[in-house]
Amino acid sequence: MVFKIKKFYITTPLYYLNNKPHIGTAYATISADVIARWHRINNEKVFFLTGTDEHGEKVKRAADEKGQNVKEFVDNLSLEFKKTWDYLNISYDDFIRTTENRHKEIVKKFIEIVEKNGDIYKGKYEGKYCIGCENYKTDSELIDGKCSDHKKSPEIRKEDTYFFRLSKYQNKILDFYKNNPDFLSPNQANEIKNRVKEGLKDVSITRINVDWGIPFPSDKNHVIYVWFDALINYVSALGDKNCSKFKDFWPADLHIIGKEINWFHSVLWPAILFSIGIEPPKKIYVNGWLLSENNKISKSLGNIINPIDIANKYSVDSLRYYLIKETPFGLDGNFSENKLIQRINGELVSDLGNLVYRAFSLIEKFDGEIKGEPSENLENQIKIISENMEKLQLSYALQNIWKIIRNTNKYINEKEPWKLSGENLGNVLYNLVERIRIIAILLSPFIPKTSEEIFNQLGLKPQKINECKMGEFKGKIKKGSYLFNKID
Ligand code: ME8
Repeated sequence: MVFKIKKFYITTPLYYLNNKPHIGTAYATISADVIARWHRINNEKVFFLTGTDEHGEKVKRAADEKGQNVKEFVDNLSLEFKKTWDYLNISYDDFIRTTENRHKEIVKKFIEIVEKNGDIYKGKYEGKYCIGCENYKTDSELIDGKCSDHKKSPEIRKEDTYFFRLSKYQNKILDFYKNNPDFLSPNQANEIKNRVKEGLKDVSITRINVDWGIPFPSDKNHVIYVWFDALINYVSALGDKNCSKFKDFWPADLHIIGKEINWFHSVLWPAILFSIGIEPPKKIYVNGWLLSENNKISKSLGNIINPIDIANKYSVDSLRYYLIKETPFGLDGNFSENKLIQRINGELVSDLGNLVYRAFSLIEKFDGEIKGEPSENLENQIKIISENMEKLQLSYALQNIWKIIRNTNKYINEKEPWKLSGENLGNVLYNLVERIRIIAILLSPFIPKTSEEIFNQLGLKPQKINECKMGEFKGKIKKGSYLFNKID
């Protein structure tokens, strides 16, 4: 029998290079990383893409404000993103920059196809433009005349532009939603459907007074609008339609994005793809916003918390754990250093760290055979955790892993292995070691370094989900120091 390996293509947004990465963008990226790693330990062929969105007025202006050459500015900042993701142990397979030739060539090619299909026409645009959003705003979207996300008044613009016939795709998009009920992010599906039903306006997709962008092929006075350019990265990273990577991985299985860019991904992106003749992605999922005192943490607002500072202070895995556990994926949450410390001291030190240290101390003292019958089969719990992950309930998955950890601590207290000897002790230790091995597998997408350290102490190489069965333990324990240290 031939088994076809399942593929999984997941993306983060391409972050604007108007400022350094912050804890909010780190949260979105870590969430995507956890999902990518989960699919990898399920033996799927995973492609995990992230990168940087480097054109447009917002980026150009940020460089101007710093008095820097825009190309140097984006080169430096892009590196900063890459370094941050490396530091946070983000397992991306590719990092795409929209200023790279491989991207620009595909954008040009695609816009020519869209134009040939009669979906681009010249006109005039008059409206209010928010540079923070890189988008025109209707009056109903403004509060006291200001953009609610960026707290700034938009600029009045009146200019020649080329339009994309988005309106033409209204019914096709609605049919697509109907036939693909999993496509829209569930927390925002009705809002998007209603907006599309209300009618779609054609979109201005070129800018005449901006020079920092990809030239519009059929009129060199214009550059391509940054959103039309950026969305195409999800395809250009795979190469052209004939490339093997495209054939292997398109359509994308999951685009992780924030709510403020949902319209672009859920409405404009499928329409562009319809026009080019490429199948839309399978699913969009909106990650919640990380807030600081109830404001979105954002590069534009400047209320930035640097994830590297936090990770330096508490460890990368502590930060990853806190971010994923604290807020159900999809909802907004506040970032609080106090809560982070509470979770480190409670869940990471007292539950997980303590379990591994206690169990391995007992095992090191024992010189008999570690062998026995499983006290309890974990198959049901593993099934529930897998279902959580399929539904992107990342924090619930951690909750359910913690049930196993706490039960295992309880098992030690109940069995009192320090009072046992011989075969009875061997049996209890067997159960402990097997449970800890399974816990380390389940934790590996969330806190990969810690999981590796547990495998190291077990004397084993990291394992995958299909190895989550209780079996005869074959490693040799080398107890290490505590996995986490208590914070005062
Ligand atoms: O919108 N909490 O880039 P961007 C959680 N270039 N997630 C946050 C966040 C916060 N406080 N702040 C940002 C852009 N994010 C475009 C995208 S895609 C083809 C182009 C995350 O730098 C969230 O996912 O403003 C949000 O949508 C994304 O970063 C926006 O990053």
